[in-house]
Amino acid sequence: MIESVHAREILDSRGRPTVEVEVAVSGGAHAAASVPAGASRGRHEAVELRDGDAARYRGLGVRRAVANVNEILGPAVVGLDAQDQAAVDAALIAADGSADKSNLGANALLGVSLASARAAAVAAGVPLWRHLGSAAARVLPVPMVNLVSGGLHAGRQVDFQDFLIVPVGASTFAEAMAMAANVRESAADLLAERGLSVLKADEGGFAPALESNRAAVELVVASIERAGYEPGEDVALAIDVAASHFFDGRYRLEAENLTLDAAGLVQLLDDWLAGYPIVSLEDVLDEDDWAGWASEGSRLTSKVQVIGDDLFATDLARLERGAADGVANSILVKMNQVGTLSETLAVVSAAQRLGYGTVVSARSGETEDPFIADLAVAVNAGQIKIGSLAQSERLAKYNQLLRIEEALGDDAVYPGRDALRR
Ligand code: 2PG
Ligand code: MG
Repeated sequence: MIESVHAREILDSRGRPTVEVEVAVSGGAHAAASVPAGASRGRHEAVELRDGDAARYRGLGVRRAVANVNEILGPAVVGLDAQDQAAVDAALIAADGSADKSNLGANALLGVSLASARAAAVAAGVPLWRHLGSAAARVLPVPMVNLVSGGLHAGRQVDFQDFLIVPVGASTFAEAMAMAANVRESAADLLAERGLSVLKADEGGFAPALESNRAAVELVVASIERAGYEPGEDVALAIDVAASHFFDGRYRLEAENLTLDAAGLVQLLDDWLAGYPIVSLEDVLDEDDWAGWASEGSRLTSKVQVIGDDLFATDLARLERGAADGVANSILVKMNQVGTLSETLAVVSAAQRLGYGTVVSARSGETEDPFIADLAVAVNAGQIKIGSLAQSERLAKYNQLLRIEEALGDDAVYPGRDALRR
């Protein structure tokens, strides 16, 4: 039974405020969890409550969300059984009462939801991934590791947001980490040789001043080769286009000096599929360009994994609409886009039922909380996107996955390229 709930304001990896919640249950078990924050947020995400007091953290303080936990959400769940996540989350949703969690804040709700789950795991004496998952939980996610960043995470050096590597040829998660690290070191060598910056963007990826989006793709391929791997066989490419963030009726690629319609942008990506070993594309069109997604996007879904992030916003109704229209074939899963653990789990189940791939994802603003590592294994998501192999807010999750793989021992499964939808 939940005995107490306490929230406080802490700082995320961008040095901006976020919510941390502690939950104590009867018997003495207690646990904390904290909430991430996106920069390239989708329009359809649950609402993150910020104070708006310009004199403090430029308006980004979360004291109101913290107060909502301490004064409203906490009292609403005290007395409930933390083992009954559905009941806890239902109480949180009822206390908020809005469709988009704008009354009390999705950041407030999610903090309580996650801390409660973790406290329940502690009380049960099982690791979080076991607590959240069934006995079938054993799939280590294939990581999409950020190598080069653009868009809103890197001062728009290039337009597309994430250029990622996917160690499809590894046989274990630990091997995937070693391979990704090799490629990352090789990228740093190449950049240094070319006199380009190795300074890091929000997620620890490099943000060099490249002349075009295509140059970023070629840098990734060259880095894979330099590390001694075969592009596509050992390590493949993925791109988060994050197209909503350069769309204003048309798609504007500053780096290429191109203005494209949906057909033009899809054609450009389709050409890349022929020239580069790309296995996954995310948010290739604007989040509300349903017509473009249905007519143009379908050219890509037959060839490659196509992920909806801003498009679906971890929202069941948007996912179901997409599935009905044949839009994309995978979903990015971000708990704070929806605001509770139970709703996240429902979206993952629906995606798996609909035949959509599931990629659990961090946000560009993160804390040291490794919750998503446990979540990915618990639901056998198959894939995870955390950022680069840099910065402790990213490494906390990668390291947790290394621990889970060790704990699973011979039962652990690393699916490699089988995890990717196409
Ligand atoms: C994304 C994420 C992570 P943000 O777009 O996929 O890379 O970015 O958290 O800023 O929305
Ligand atoms: Mg994205």
